[in-house]
Amino acid sequence: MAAASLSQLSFLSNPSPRSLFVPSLRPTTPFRRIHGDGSRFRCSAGQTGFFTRLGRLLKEKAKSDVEKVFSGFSKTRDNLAVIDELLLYWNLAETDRVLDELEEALLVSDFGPRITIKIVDSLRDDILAGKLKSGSEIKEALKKNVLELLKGKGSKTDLQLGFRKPAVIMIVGVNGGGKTTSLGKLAFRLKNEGAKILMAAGDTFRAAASDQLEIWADRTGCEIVVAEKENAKASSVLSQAVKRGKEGGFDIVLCDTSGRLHTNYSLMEELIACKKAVAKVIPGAPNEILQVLDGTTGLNMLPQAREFNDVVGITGLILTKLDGSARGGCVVSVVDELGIPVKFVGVGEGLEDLQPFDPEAFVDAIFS
Ligand SMILES: Nc1nc2c(ncn2[C@@H]2O[C@H](COP(=O)(O)OP(=O)(O)OP(=O)(O)O)[C@@H](O)[C@H]2O)c(=O)[nH]1
Ligand SMILES: [Mg+2]
Repeated sequence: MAAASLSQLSFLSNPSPRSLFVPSLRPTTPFRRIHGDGSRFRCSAGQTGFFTRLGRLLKEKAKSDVEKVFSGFSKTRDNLAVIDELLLYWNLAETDRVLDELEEALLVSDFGPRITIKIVDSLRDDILAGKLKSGSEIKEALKKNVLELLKGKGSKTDLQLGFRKPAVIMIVGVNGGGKTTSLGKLAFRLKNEGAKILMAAGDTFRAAASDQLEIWADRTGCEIVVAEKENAKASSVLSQAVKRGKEGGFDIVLCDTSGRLHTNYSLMEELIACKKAVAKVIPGAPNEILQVLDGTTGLNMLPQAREFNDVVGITGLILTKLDGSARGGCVVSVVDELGIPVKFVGVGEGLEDLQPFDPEAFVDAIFS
């Protein structure tokens, strides 16, 4: 093992000496550092391919969490259950009526008109060509169509964290979509896989926003950097946090940001400033800019996602609140329309309710 990594190991085995953060740094910096319980993480420093391994572990976890995915999508599944009834009594003479109703069921679940027509037309062609001869074959073809779409257009579902530490993940989106909650849940997951996480309270608009993130830091045992004074610039909080992440041997810095309407020009500009500030500290960062989209808004999320993508370049999506929504089809529409992969889905408010997105598990969950 290289000398550098050995020294990191010894640092990590004596985690978080308080003197590293306070009070000596206080006078020179406007930021306050709050300690979570830094004593529980496993050491990961100096391992080649750590981020690749992390991505893979999360993926494997997605497969083993199928139960959770299934319960999260129960309302979508109820909505789509009508397809089973339709196909149970399907016969060739009734193909048009059955496909019309199937089309309706997909639209109600927010598959979106474009993708719905594509799927139904493809099924019709295969039925007329004699390739699909029973209800169950049609159902399998339907699942296959959806899966191919998800895999073709949104295949990079695992986190791409590069190779330089710390990796930086920015969470962005409109107000109330679930950014802070998703960040907390993501921290929990990554920390459980052995990563050393630093949170950055980049939502400087509301005092309550950093309090909310501090609660997540406590809950997950992560450290956090918050602005010490009011009206601090989000970009400087993020910049300080990433510097701290670098100095402190953190694996990943998770940056929260304020909710903003995609139509608000100056707030979108601020997001660009945040991105630049982070890149100034670590070239190539942020590694991921994840946009949180509220699943209950259905297809209204599409213009939001387009605008954020145009302004800062979205690398992945987190679709939240799919537990409360019967509109799980929006996952498919978003991938089809934007070609941006869904990386996580939020299926509840608890710590474990952020699931890495696995296309197979998703398709099984909604069409079971
Ligand atoms: N049911 C459910 N609720 C969620 C999910 N994700 C977030 N929420 C809830 O949605 C509400 C808003 O979540 P926040 O994390 O504060 O959203 P935000 O995007 O950070 O909001 P702003 O910072 O105000 O823009 C909270 O009540 C969360 O508990 C989810 O996957 N399922
Ligand atoms: Mg928030």
